[in-house]
Amino acid sequence: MYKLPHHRRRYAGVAVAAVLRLARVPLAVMALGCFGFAAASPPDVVVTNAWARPTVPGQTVGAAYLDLTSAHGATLALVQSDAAATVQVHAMSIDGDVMRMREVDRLALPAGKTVRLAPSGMHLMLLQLKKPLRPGDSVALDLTVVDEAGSPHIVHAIAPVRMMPLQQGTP
Ligand SMILES: [Cu+2]
Repeated sequence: MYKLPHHRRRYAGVAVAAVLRLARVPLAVMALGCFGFAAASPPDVVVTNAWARPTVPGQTVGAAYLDLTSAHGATLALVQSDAAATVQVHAMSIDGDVMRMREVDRLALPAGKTVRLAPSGMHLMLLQLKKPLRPGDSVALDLTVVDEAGSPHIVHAIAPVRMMPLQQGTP
């Protein structure tokens, strides 16, 4: 009788399949780390006032804005979106009479302070837009926030595409 080895093989097959599945979706595992295990204290980042400017056909660069409030000290390390090939955090500065933008590699989120990305200040630059942003559309943003222990957390935000709000500051 050789039934036992057959059963063993089946169990081994299940285990290997599970490992392969884990290896193939590291981002999903990272996301699970945020909500499932709570090994490091999550940064508790709240996103408010998110919106994106409409673009005209042919325009490949867009801008999105939002306010970020982190309960604990954290750093915004990366922003990604399905709507654009690259998303950069930009800061504005005045160089003589010229307004310039520069990329901010890592944006500090001090504990309990609201960091505002708003017109004529910091913003998210959406580079190589995949299609025009029309009013009524929305842009999904995945923010990678690194906590003080160095653990990354993904914070999801939705930025509705609309004209500049008349009033900023009220959620
Ligand atoms: Cu910019």
